[in-house]
Amino acid sequence: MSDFGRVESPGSIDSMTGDTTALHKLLDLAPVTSELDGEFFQRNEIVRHGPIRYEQRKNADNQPIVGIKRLRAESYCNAGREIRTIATCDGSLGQPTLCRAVSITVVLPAWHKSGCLRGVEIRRLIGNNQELFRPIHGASFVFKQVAVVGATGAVGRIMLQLLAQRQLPVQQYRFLASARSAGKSLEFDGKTYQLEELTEKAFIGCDLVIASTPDDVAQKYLPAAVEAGATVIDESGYWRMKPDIPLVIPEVNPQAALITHGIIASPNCSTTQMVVALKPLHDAATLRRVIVSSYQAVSGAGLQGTVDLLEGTKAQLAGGDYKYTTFAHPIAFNLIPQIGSFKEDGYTSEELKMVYETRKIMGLPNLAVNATCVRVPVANCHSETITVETERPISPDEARSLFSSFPGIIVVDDPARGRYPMPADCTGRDEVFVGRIRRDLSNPNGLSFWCVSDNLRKGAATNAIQIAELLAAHRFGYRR
Ligand code: 2RA
Repeated sequence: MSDFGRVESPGSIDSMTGDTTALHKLLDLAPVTSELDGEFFQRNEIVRHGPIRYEQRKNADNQPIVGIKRLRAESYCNAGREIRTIATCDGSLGQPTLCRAVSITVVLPAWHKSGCLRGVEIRRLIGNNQELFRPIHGASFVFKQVAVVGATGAVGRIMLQLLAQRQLPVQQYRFLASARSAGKSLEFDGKTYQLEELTEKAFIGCDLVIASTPDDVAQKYLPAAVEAGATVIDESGYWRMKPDIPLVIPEVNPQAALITHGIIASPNCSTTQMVVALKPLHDAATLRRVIVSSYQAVSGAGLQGTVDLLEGTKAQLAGGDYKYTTFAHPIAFNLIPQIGSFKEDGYTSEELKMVYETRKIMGLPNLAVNATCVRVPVANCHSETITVETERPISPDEARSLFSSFPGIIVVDDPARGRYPMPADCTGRDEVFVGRIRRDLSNPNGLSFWCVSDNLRKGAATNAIQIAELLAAHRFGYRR
């Protein structure tokens, strides 16, 4: 946790040295290096702490020395779906802090300021020593300096809209771009900024970097951002499948984002919308197999993809020629059953992303996934037909109810009245839309449905901003 967060996050409570007898007593009950976890407080919400990680050693005088490594208390609201971090503590960026008297920073969000939960859990945790807690009321910023890399691309532009709309509490923004664009001006949230050149040194002073760049740029520059002390949210494909890099969809595996201060990858757009839809089905009935076909909009290929569709369509209607720059074949009045390059077994890189990223995010390394990805002449929003097989049958009614109660999913499913999700209706929306929910007639444990989402939003920019909000909530108790 940065000093900035410790001192200035809203409604924070900073506990410093005090009598730690009670804490020692509590820790004495557990093995020497351990994690405690579990529910220990219940009101309208279920609140649990955990993990608290600590090390206990003896000093030369045989006195116990306790180092808190990490403490997090969370409340699980809304049937366990909404996780709010209500208290965090971090000893020197996760290193055990060994000291005679324990120093803990606890951050409580503003909404708990006057609430009866305040301090209660922690008092119980460390044993009724209120002296350990002294409230500090501070400024309302959670991130000191946020750099956005690739702000002028198709995803970057949406990212700027979302950052302005959602007002993540950031003290200062910077916008980094290639040498070619550096110096140009950029409008953001009513102010004019100058694009700065993306270099390895440019990240100095940043605590958060949100990047949407080609893979080679992400590979080259993002390690320097981590080196400079920033947490990085990366939209590129380069880091996603690296074993130590979390691949995160906040509705699905938020906990993965909280274990690093380095790079957090955001998944490929076609994977993200599918996995959001798969998660409630898996939680209810355990997935065995997923078969997906995608109908992917040209905006997924970047700004030039959209130009190609519009100009190619105009040219074809006028009986002329158009030289496509993004697609290997005409996309106007056509479908292209290839997204990315061909890899093993006749699958494309996009199809394999859907397989491997899904397994990684869901923590199901053996999940059977088969994907066919097709580029369609649609401006924006990817659509997918998804058929799942689960351990037990899920009826369409149960699926509707599971989808409806999952955060970020909207069910539009009234075929009799011609109501189902369509790209034209979902563009500009942050949710994943599902409809055409029906039994798989070929398999008693099968279910088929249709899924549409804005690939530039939930498929990219929205997911990245949600990860930033998740970090803000976790580290500083920030809540939108
Ligand atoms: C596409 N999924 O639609 C890709 C973009 N990441 O081309």
